[in-house]
Amino acid sequence: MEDGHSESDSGQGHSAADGGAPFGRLRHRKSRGVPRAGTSTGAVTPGAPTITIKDFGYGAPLTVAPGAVVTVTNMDSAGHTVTAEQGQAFDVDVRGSGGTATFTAPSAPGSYPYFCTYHPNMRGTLIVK
Ligand SMILES: [Cu+2]
Repeated sequence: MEDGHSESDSGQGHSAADGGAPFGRLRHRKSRGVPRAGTSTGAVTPGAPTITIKDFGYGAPLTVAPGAVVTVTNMDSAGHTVTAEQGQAFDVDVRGSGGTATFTAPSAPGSYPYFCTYHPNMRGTLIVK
């Protein structure tokens, strides 16, 4: 028979440090009082992702969240489209002189080049992430 090997520490192998901050409570409080005013006139929502077409250009690449609703405003007098180059991810026609349209961004993250079907030299990029 074995005469009592000393298993002194069995069961309590914790090395102190129990008072640390527990992880798993990373809660970002992002809500800074979103106004819920009932003044929805169908206008562009403040802070909503927007592509503004001007002088036959789409401007800088726009980064949006997956599935975000993107508003397109066309300040030119000519009509334009926002048409995804591949996969028919989106395709909207936006009439000129301040016309607007909306489309839903793809749900898959990635870079989505688009163009105007009327003016194929017009090119832009939508980034979903
Ligand atoms: Cu165009």
